[in-house]
Amino acid sequence: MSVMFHHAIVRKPGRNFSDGLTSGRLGVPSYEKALDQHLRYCQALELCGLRVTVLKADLRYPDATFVEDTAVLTPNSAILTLPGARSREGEVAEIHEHLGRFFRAFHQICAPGTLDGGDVCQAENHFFIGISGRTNQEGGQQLAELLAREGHTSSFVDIRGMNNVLHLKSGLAYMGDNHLVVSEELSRHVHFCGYSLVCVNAAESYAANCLRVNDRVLVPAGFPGLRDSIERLGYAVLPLEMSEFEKMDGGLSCLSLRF
Ligand code: CIR
Repeated sequence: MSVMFHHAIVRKPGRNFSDGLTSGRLGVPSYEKALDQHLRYCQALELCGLRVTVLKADLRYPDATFVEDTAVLTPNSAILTLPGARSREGEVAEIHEHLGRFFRAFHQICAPGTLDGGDVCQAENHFFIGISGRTNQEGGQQLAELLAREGHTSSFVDIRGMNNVLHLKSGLAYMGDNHLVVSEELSRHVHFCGYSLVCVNAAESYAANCLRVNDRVLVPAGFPGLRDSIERLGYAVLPLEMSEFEKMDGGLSCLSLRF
């Protein structure tokens, strides 16, 4: 069984959403479409049984809709990150305020460490921590120590130099029941011992960022191979249009903090 979630925090994309960081491979997103896709994402989380707190858009931070990067949540505490991109640092204080309603214990990743929540993939009691262009070794180490204090194990996965993998979770998702969804590229470099792997072929690599939420798995629409593989495992799948967030290098997990 995977972690049960009760709440999610999301933030609406702002009108200047397209000014955020992006590799720019897929063109400029439409704000109206992004709003619509975001609304449907929130509705999907509600369908999965979550109470969803929707924060207002924050025009100071065009990437602020990708709330996942600002914190790592455990049953006991909220670990505030220090994002690896300078333009995103201010997002953390904003989310701290809102997490204060739900968490009593807070920790903070400190410089020279940097860490983005998108680099952290929880598989039961174990956390995979990506060392990436955003999360450095020092930030990963700080997180590992904080998690160890709460009885969690962790391991590092170096994704620097991998193509089109911004964060670890761009290529990795834990489904529960020992199943790990992993992009072909990541599976070639890293051996995930002891897990049953669902490999995502290169043409569908964006879909590796799928999201198990209670009894369902959210997957990006338009990736039938992965959808079939997940359905064959017995999960109920909810496909969601994500085209506008993909243009900004974001995926399903990035759009919420779940706890
Ligand atoms: C960024 O480059 O920071 C944003 N445009 C996308 C962040 C995606 N977040 C995630 O994968 N957790």
